[in-house]
Amino acid sequence: MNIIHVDMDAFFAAVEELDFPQLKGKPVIVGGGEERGVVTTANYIARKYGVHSAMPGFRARILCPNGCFRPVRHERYREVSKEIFSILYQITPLVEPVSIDEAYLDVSKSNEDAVEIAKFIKSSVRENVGLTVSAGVSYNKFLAKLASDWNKPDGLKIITKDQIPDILKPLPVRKIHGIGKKTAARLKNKGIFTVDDLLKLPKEYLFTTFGRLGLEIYEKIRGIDDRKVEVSRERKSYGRETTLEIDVIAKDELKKYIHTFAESISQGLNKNDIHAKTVTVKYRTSSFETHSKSKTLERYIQNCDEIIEVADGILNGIEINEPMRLIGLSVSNLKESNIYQMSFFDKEIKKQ
Ligand code: TTP
Ligand code: MG
Repeated sequence: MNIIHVDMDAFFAAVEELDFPQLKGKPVIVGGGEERGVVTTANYIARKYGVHSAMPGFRARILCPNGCFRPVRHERYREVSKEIFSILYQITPLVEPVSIDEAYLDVSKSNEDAVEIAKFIKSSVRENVGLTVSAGVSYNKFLAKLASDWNKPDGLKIITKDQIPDILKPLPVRKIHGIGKKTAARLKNKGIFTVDDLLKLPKEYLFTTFGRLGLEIYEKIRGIDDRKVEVSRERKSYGRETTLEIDVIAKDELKKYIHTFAESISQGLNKNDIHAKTVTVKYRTSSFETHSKSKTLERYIQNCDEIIEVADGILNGIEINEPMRLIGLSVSNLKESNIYQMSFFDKEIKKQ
């Protein structure tokens, strides 16, 4: 039980509800409001009307005439996504971002139980970001992803080894990642509807009919998936930012946020044995102007106090005439320490 898959619930629609609380309890559809637009997603209320992602807007408007159609605000969704990922990176550097609202975590090196970590992620995202996320916990990526989809929204599902293959048997073949519409249609023509039906097919048959995909299916439905969690190569920066609950003008108040961020950034650098040379403070004013100010040092730093010192210096140099609605801190110009392997190994020994 070392892999967690997290996937935000009705992500774009949930962000709309977060920013515009008057939408709560109503069917919310993001995109598709214009003449030729397409639905990006719909909240769970709108889904009851049959509205779903990639549906032409005109169709959604017929199915759900009372729907609240919202324009797509990609920049805002990216911003919220960053906040969510910053929570994930606090847990482990072994995070594989799959999309704007989805990631795998490898928590095998953690002292904490994977299910407890998943619970922590859920409550942390709820408290800090205000959104619900579904999480799946299992011993490989395929099963963790299947689990996160198990009881959406706000789901938490654990799939253990001894549940395999029984728990998979009743599932329709489409639930198996990799089986799309076309493959499902071909299987249906052969009278194969569920995983149970699939389990009866010999490996050779699946291979000759579907090629490599057939082999993958054969393994996955038996709970075999050796794919590693691939940490996105070369992280260019470490940062944290937050949209403030109420706009803030006092520098001392803003510094408190900066100091908290510095602490978690420093921890992240420490964990990965990375040093940074550039510190950036980002802020957005109440009139929605976004600015960032950086300072590049002669030397590399990692320590929390050093980051704070530079960040405070930057903040002191900023003239603040109006309240801030967002504050952020990041470090970049990174350098990986050569002793990474050794110190990582050291940490492992200390744990035992
Ligand atoms: P998903 O995670 O597939 O969907 P979702 O988060 O809206 O709903 P849930 O996970 O609860 O089933 O996609 C994440 C976001 O990506 C989604 O909110 C909108 C966007 N998206 C598109 O723009 N077009 C698409 O066709 C899909 C599937 C998603
Ligand atoms: Mg999602």
